[in-house]
Amino acid sequence: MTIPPIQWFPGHMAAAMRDLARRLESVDVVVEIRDARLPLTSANPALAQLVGRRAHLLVLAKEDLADSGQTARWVAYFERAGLRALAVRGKEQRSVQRLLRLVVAAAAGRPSARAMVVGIPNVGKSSVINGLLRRAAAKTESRPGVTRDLRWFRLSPGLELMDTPGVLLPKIETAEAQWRLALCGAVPADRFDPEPVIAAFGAWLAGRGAADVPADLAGFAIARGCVGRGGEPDLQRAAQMYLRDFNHGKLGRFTLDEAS
Ligand SMILES: Nc1nc2c(ncn2[C@@H]2O[C@H](COP(=O)(O)OP(=O)(O)OP(=O)(O)O)[C@@H](O)[C@H]2O)c(=O)[nH]1
Ligand SMILES: [Mg+2]
Repeated sequence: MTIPPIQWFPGHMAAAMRDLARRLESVDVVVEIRDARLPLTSANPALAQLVGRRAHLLVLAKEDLADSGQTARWVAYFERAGLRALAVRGKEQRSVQRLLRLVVAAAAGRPSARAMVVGIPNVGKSSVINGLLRRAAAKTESRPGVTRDLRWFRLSPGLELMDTPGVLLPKIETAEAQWRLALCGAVPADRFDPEPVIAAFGAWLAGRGAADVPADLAGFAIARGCVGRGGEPDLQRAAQMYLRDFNHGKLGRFTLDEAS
């Protein structure tokens, strides 16, 4: 099945990119958040470019939704490439405290350090900041495009963190990147047709012989009671339910970009 092109680059993202570049002067550390399910596809080269000569930390967030063996391989891969990388779960104190130690170490020597948290939409930037602050200071929601402004949060007298809006590239190049980003929640539900996206995931699963994961949407609809008056499967409603289940880890843990 061919997937109709999926793109999302509203005006607020272009504005955010300009704001980010403008605010860089006062930043010591760039914390780049990616989705542990998409360690390559969830990178935004335009954001990585902001790093320049600053300290750079690469965080694979939502690690509870990714395959843990794959996550370990990816962290090792990035470390070999010379990056400081770690996997976190935004709501788990142990993992965000590890991140905090790395941010402090990256800012070593500076009496007051400022770290900017960047990444694609819905990847868990604000959740990581809340985890570090131990309170719900930054607004989080299960849809992309929640954070709209750049905002500083004071973690301690010597450390401030900036939450930033999620930013995608103006053009998501390949169909593969498009369905993967849509499936993992980086694109709003009303910006794509979920059925071909789920079909593409089904084909990916089939290629791995993952027979225990529901991939046929009609079967999933019937199993979940998503049927019309005549008993026919309601595919549109089932597709939204499928995406929700996928992003809550109810279908299993998947790393779509695979480390060799
Ligand atoms: N399972 C899981 N869900 C997470 C994790 N971190 C964040 N989430 C969920 O992902 C959704 C998005 O989280 P946010 O922190 O708002 O993401 P964001 O990157 O700030 O999003 P934007 O501001 O829209 O760019 C929310 O529903 C969070 O509860 C995580 O580590 N694991
Ligand atoms: Mg946010």
